[in-house]
Amino acid sequence: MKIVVVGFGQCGCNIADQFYALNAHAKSLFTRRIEILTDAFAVNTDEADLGSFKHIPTDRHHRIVIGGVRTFGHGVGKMNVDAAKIIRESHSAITDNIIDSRKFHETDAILAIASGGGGTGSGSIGWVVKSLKERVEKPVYAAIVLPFGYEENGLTSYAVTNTATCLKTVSQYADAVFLVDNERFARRDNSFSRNLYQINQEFVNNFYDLFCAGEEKKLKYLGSKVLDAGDIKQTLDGITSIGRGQIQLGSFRRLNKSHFREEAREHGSVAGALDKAISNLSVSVDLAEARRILVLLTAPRGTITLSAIEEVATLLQERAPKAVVRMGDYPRRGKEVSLTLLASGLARVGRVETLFSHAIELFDKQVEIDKETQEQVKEMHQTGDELPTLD
Ligand SMILES: Nc1nc2c(ncn2[C@@H]2O[C@H](COP(=O)(O)OP(=O)(O)OP(=O)(O)O)[C@@H](O)[C@H]2O)c(=O)[nH]1
Ligand SMILES: [Mg+2]
Repeated sequence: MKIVVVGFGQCGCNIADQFYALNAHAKSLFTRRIEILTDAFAVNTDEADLGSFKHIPTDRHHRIVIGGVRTFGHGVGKMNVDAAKIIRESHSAITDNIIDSRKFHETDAILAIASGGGGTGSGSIGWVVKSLKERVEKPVYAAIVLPFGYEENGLTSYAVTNTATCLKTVSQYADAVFLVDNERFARRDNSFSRNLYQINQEFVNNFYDLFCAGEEKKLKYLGSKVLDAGDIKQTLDGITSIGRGQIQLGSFRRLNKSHFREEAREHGSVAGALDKAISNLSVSVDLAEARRILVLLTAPRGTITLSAIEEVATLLQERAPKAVVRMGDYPRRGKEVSLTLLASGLARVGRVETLFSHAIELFDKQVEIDKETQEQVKEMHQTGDELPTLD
């Protein structure tokens, strides 16, 4: 599957940039020689931020500044309502750039990415998804990054209210919305920037086998059940979580294949990879709430036994009885079993419900705070009623 990505705001652009790097890796003569990205765009109100990532081409068609007249290139400072006003005037320039991109005809889908918690990304992504849906026949997916726990504290948390309004808007238009929960992957001992980098990289790496599998041209790497863009499109619907689990295989492999197979079975590597994929899901979900599931097993040819596939299928049927499960294999890795899991069509996601009700509380509280503030300011000025002014 080939996609075009477009990142909004700092977080969205960083992740889009990682996709660009992943494609360069996939395309390399030393790896798979497979193209999974047709183009990548970065959109921000903050001109300086558009210079802060590495891979997306630096020309103005790929790194797009919006709202320059209103913000003078300095961003919207967390006000997603302002970003929404800006994008209302400029979304067609962005969609034009995407549609006119050189290999757009080869693209299977569009992925728009932003954080929920910031201003620019969360305010602008919905409008562009809407406008793309109106103009393009291809599926349009979104990825929204949920905030760290500490950002949600306090009586006024833009992280919460922005994320909730962004998610509500984007869900109305996108064919599917991937959620990535920063809090779930927070590593408290690591620096902040390291945390962000690792979360982005882990999220993007989830798509490596998934997108390569259907683009594979070499016969020896074709699976017995190839999962292609059609299977992915059939699976993606509504709120979606993605995860990958990897189990390293022993080093005996090259010497004796049957020995290696034994070892793989001994270690329950496929079931182990499924366990890891579930615990690595980009947002925590109850699989029983999924209506569509896709599993891709990537491992050296001959490693995956029928009984291992049956085990995964049985486990998933038990945990997600209401889901249509699609499974495929891709005999392409060197020394590991990697299992990619897509849980989509989620009927309920606790994290989203909590965010929505928290946002409603905060909006109500804000009305109270504004009213109280107005009264206090009035009282303060009244204490100086008898003073003369200098007009
Ligand atoms: N995973 C991840 N989260 C990020 C990254 N950068 C920022 N965030 C999170 O995104 C939110 C802030 O959003 P940004 O993307 O910085 O904001 P923006 O869209 O540029 O909007 P403004 O700067 O407010 O105009 C917070 O919840 C951060 O924790 C990133 O590279 N990766
Ligand atoms: Mg910003």
